[in-house]
Parts: sequence; C-alpha cells; structure tokens
Amino acid sequence: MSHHIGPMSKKHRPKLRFILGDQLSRDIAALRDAEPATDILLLAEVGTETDYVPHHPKKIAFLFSAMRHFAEEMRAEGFTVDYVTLDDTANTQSFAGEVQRAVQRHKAAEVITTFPGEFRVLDDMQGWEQACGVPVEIREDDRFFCPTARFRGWADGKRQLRMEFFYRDMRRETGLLMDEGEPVGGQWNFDADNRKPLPARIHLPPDFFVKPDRITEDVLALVATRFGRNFGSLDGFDYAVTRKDALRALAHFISHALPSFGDYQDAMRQGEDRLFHSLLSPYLNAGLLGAREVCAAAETAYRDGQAPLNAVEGFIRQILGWREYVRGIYWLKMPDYAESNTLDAQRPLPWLYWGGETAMNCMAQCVDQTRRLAHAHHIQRLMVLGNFALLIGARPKEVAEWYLAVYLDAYEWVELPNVHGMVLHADGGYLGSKPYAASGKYIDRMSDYCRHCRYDVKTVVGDKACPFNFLYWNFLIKNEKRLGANQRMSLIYASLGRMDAAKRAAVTSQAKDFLNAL
Ligand code: FAD
Ligand code: DLZ
Ligand code: SF4
Repeated sequence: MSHHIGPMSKKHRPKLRFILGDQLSRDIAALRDAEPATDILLLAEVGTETDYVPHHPKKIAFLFSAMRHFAEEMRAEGFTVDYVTLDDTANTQSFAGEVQRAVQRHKAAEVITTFPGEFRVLDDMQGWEQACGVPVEIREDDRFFCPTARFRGWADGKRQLRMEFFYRDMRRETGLLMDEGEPVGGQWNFDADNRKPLPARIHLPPDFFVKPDRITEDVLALVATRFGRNFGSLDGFDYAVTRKDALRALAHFISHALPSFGDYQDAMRQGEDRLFHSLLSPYLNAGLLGAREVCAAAETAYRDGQAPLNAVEGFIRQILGWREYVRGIYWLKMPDYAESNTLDAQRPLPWLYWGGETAMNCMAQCVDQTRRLAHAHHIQRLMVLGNFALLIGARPKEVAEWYLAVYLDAYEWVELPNVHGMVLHADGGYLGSKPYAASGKYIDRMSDYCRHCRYDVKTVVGDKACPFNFLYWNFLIKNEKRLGANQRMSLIYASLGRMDAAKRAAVTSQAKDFLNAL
C-alpha cells in the first residue's frame, strides 16, 4: 500500500492500473506508460473468479502463484503493487469491489485496465466508472495479432467463416513463414504430411518441470484448504509460474518436441501425457509468454534447420490461425454464442466427466489425465471427450462449463468457440463446416486405448460393441434432417443410406439403452 502525506491535488493523485490474473505481461496495455514513482498497480484474488465455475485446483494454484510472482517482479522494478489475497478479511471478493476499494484507498484519479478475456468481466467493467466515481479506461488487449475490430471487418458479410482463409490473411499480414509475399515452401498448409499414428518405438521428449518455490507452496496450501474438493488433483504441481520459467518451457519445446510436432499432432498413447505437444497454452493465455515471440521462436527453428516445415507451419497455424480465429468469433458473437444449441442437445453431462467410473478406456484415460494435470491435448479434448459429448447430445452449456473448469488454459474467449463451434456444432456451422463426429475407428487408428478396453472397437452392435460405434450411427440417424444436406457429410450419409433397416434398428435400440443407463 502507498502512503501519502497531506492532501493531494488531482494532478498528483495516482493512476490505478488494474491487472487481471490472465494479463501477467510487463508489456500489457494497461502498464505501457506506467510510472513507478506515481502509479499504483492492483492485482486481486477474488471469490467471483474462483467460484464462477468449479476450477481445477491446479488452475487456481497456477494463476495465484503466477499473479503473486508477477507482483514481486513489478515491485522489483520499483512499482508500488497493491496485492489483495483471497484470505484478506477486507476482500470484497469481486473485481468491482476491489477496484472501488483501491480507488478510495489510494485516492486514485483514474483506473486503467486492459480488455478482459470474458464477456461477463467486460460487462462488469462497464459499471466500474459509475461505482468508483473516476474515469475507467479499458485498453485494447494487443497481445493478439488480430484486433477484434479487424476480425469483425474480415467476417463482415460472410455467412460461414473458414479458418484457413483467415490464417492465410494473417500470414500475409504478419509476414510469418513468408518469403517475398509467398508462403515458405510454396504451400500454406502441410497437413497432408502430418497426423501420423505414433510408431511403437519412438523416442519421446523429456519432461519439463519446475519445482515449486515458497510462493507456490503457500498458494498450494491455500488452494488445498479452499478448493480441495473441486474435481482435480493438486499433487505434483510442476508448472512454470514466472515468465523466466515459461521461457525455459518454450526453449524446451522448441528443441525437444517441435521437430516431430506435426507428424504426431493427433496421436494419443496410454501413459504418455505430453507426446510432442508444447503445453504452452497456459503461459500464452495468462500472459507469461507472448504469441509473437512463440511463433517467432518456431520460425527461427525452421530457418536454422532445427525443425522441418510441416512441424513449424502446423504449430504456427495453431497460434496464428486457430487461436486468433476462435477469439475473433467469441467477441463477434457474444453474448448469443453462449446460448447456441442448433442440434437441440438436452442431455445432462454424465458424471463420468467428473471422474465417475466408465468401462470406456479412452474416456477413462482422458478424464484421468485431466484430473491429474488440468491438461489434455487437442485430440483428446476434441475426438475423445468432445466427440462423446457430441454423440450423446450433451447440453452445450454444461459441456462448456466443464471445459472451462478443468483445464489450466481455459478462459471463455478460447474455450467457448472450441466447445460450441468445433466440438458440438451448436453454432450451426459458423466456426467449422461440419461436426467432428467419429466412430471408435478414429480413436483406434490414433491411439492404443482400444487395446486396453473391455469393448471391441471393431463391433458396432452387441454386448461388446464399442459405444462410440453405435452412438456415432445413432447421432447421424438422429440428426439426418439437420446434417443430411451438408455437402461435407455427403459420403457419410451415403454410407448410412446403405445400412439395412435391421441394423439401423439395432443401432438405435442399443444407443437408446446405453443413453438411458448413462
Ligand atoms: P499444442 O498442441 O502444443 O498447440 C500449440 C498452441 O496452439 C497451443 O498452446 C494453443 O495456444 C494453440 N491452439 C491449438 N489449438 C487451438 C485451438 N483449437 N484453439 C485455440 N488455440 C489453439 N485451448 C486453450 O488455450 N484454452 C481452452 O480453454 C481450450 N479449450 C478447448 C476446448 C476444446 C473442446 C477443444 C477441442 C480445444 C480447446 N483448446 C483450448 C485448444 C487446444 O486443445 C489447446 O490449446 C491445446 O490442447 C493446449 O495444449 P498445448 O499448449 O500443448 O497445445
Ligand atoms: C481464472 C481466475 C481465477 C480462478 N481467479 C482469479 C483471481 O482471483 N483474480 C484475477 O484477477 N483473475 C482470476 N482468474 C482469471 C480471470 O477469471 C480472468 O482474468 C477473466 O476471466 C478474464 O479473462
Ligand atoms: Fe474407446 Fe471404443 Fe476404443 Fe474402448 S473400444 S477405447 S470405448 S474407442
């Protein structure tokens, strides 16, 4: 806390710079012109944020520890940092309440903050000026390549959007992986070389981990007491919580995993959580790493001959393409996007997502990995956990709440379009042209889960039939009216057309029994 001697003129009243838990960058917009001598930085751990979904304890621990470390780093730079802990008895437990209290405490002349990652927080921010009685400036979050207005302009007039075209524009605009206006290697996308199943014998990258320091230990104790009952284990917390360690994580990924990232991007293997993924999303989303520096590091690895183009292009596309694209859609379509449910899915999310028992080995493995790490990689989220939610017709709102709660990297701007758009097709095909519905065959091709499962992935109906199989056909039958006319699903519907009436009836009946028993 700062102390002022005597009454202050407005000119000398400090500016209050409020930094959210996912804005932990020295160059965040709200800090750009900050003066250590006069300005006050505010960070606050608040109950509204810890409780709006039942977050995985590791997610809360990660953010609190990263926030506390960031506060220390800013103090070391000479800033006065007002840090409100969750257990501070005066804590009002809301952003609005803490900003208001801090304005009074410091007699601040104005509040400066950065555009948040969630609509509900923006909505809240819009009431701060009136509540605090001082001007509140909300600055654009320019950590992203594509400003929200730029995305709006790009999307304007398009009935359906396509990530691939957005991505090409972003490549042109940023110059990433471009040579004299042309894509490096003569192609925009090298996915045809990617997505191979994992060979039986392959050298996997070593783990990267950070030993908890005193600040993290304190946070772990607080989180264990307050949030120990939430789904998720706190054991073995080893994530980076500082920019310095996040940069080490980036360097580790570039040298050990990036070269094979493209080849095995879609592969899954029991007992191997990480494979060739970066695990950088929590750091990118919380501000410990910048998207520009991560993409630049990957491009440098390619230019230096340390990683092949299919890997580097594939990796950069995830960040420059998908990450920016989903954010653009979120801010374009909210708040209605959160209500979308085109396929009229009404089933409550089954308990197995929260750790309930299941004989489906793929689901059990992916839920367990999520419980242990607060992380699962893209194909586990999309083609196992998401695919199942799609096939059973789980309610989009409940599915979205689950994803928002259980992953270390989850904030609504990135989670919601992935769930409603990519996984559940709840947005009617605005984000992606068709649902990623798949039978057990896909999971069998990309993983070894089926070899350890009590179901038979090759069987469609009967006692041992893999549930993904009959649920898949049942999904297609159920949604024939809505999806049958979709050009990109014509082959699938053609094969459904060849299914005889008896098999159709058997599939529907087994799916019905299975769903009733869920
Ligand atoms: P890598 O495989 O190493 O990929 C590199 C980076 O690309 C990631 O760090 C991430 O920043 C970015 N990226 C990749 N795919 C996407 C995508 N579809 N959308 C946005 N960014 C992407 N990602 C989140 O950051 N937060 C979420 O809440 C989130 N929820 C998801 C929910 C569902 C249903 C699905 C299918 C995907 C979700 N993703 C989310 C995207 C993706 O699964 C994660 O970004 C990725 O698994 C993070 O692990 P990684 O850093 O090892 O990724
Ligand atoms: C996710 C989260 C949690 C659990 N707790 C806090 C907190 O106590 N204080 C804070 O500033 N931010 C927290 N966050 C991140 C916010 O929820 C996030 O900044 C908003 O959702 C906007 O993206
Ligand atoms: Fe999953 Fe079916 Fe394979 Fe079992 S057989 S692991 S349920 S896809």
